[in-house]
Amino acid sequence: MVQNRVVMLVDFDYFFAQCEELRNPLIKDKPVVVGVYSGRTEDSGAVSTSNYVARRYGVKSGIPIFLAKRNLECADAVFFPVDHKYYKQVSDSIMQLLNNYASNLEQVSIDEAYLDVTLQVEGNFEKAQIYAQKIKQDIKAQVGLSLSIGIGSNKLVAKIACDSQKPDGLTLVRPEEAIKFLAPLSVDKLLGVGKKTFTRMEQMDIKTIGDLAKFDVQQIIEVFGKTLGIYFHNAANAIDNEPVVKQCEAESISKIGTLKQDTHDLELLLQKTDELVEIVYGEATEKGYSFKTVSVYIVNVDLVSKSRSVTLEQPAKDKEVIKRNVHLLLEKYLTESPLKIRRLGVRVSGFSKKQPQQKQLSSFFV
Ligand code: DGT
Ligand code: CA
Repeated sequence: MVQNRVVMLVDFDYFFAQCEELRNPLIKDKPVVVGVYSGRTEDSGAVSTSNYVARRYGVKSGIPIFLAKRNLECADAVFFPVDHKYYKQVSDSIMQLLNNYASNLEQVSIDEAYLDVTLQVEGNFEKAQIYAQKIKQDIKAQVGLSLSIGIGSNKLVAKIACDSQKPDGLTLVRPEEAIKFLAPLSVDKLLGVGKKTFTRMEQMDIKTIGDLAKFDVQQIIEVFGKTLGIYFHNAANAIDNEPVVKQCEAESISKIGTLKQDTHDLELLLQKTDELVEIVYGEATEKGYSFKTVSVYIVNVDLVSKSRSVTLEQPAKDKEVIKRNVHLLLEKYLTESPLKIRRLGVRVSGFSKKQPQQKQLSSFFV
């Protein structure tokens, strides 16, 4: 008999704001907001995240800081600027701890990781529930942070399970319940169903994952193409064979900055990226890294962020290689988007030191 996989998605609650609470325990019961300040005026910028007390006032990721301040005017709220270095330190230590609980740990963002715990719980979902409780308790006791866990027989189910109950959640979806669990949820809960696909599916009268699961797969393929069509059909039926990929040292070096003025002008943008390249290049050289991937990260005036990457044929370590590729990526991006740009980032990743060794990208932490 093939043993069930047991996969967990661990996601820390209101991460940046919880990190702030960790070092300022007295603020815990107040609304806590962490923001990216653009520096133009005292309150310009956007909320990066907020604790659940602040969320009750409608303050959440992405809203302008001035609006957050207005909503929280009489609420004795506390505001912090993002402190990536500190959040990254917390993230590194919690990921290291979590690693002890799984055969494979795949970090997917600063505060989220998939854990394959099949062996640890002997493929048994009852044991998995107890094991997840233990992980939550241990992390709370050792680091003081709360987190949510979703458990399923694959990554897709674990992720959606985790999102269904936050903060401090623990949601177990047994393999035999997975299709039923997904069925009533909106189809845009599935990875890959963005606004455009959602509208197209709505036109086909597909609103829930259950609608999609029952829909004729040939028709889905006709509309969305073979790869995506099969993916949608499988995902809706709770099928996902993606393994939890163990990572070596996840690493990238990135630097992000805000422009003095929103602009669509390539020369002005390059002035900014040149500054960022100096810093990124300096750090990579200091560590003796060659890199295989160069990326730019772009936040438009509408606060929508995009990134563009290029993978080089050979690992490189020259500053000019970063500059040239950043230039090409930006030039191309400007032809695709008419919007002015507010923030820009540069990243190098895919490092090798002495021996070429592919490393995984860590995500941009904006
Ligand atoms: P959660 O998981 O719903 O309890 O809340 P968070 O805050 O942990 O949200 P999550 O897991 O989506 O993101 C992890 C961290 O990433 C979050 O603490 C701050 C950062 N982040 C998330 N969304 C945004 C955003 O829209 N803008 C910026 N600047 N940062 C964000
Ligand atoms: Ca989180």
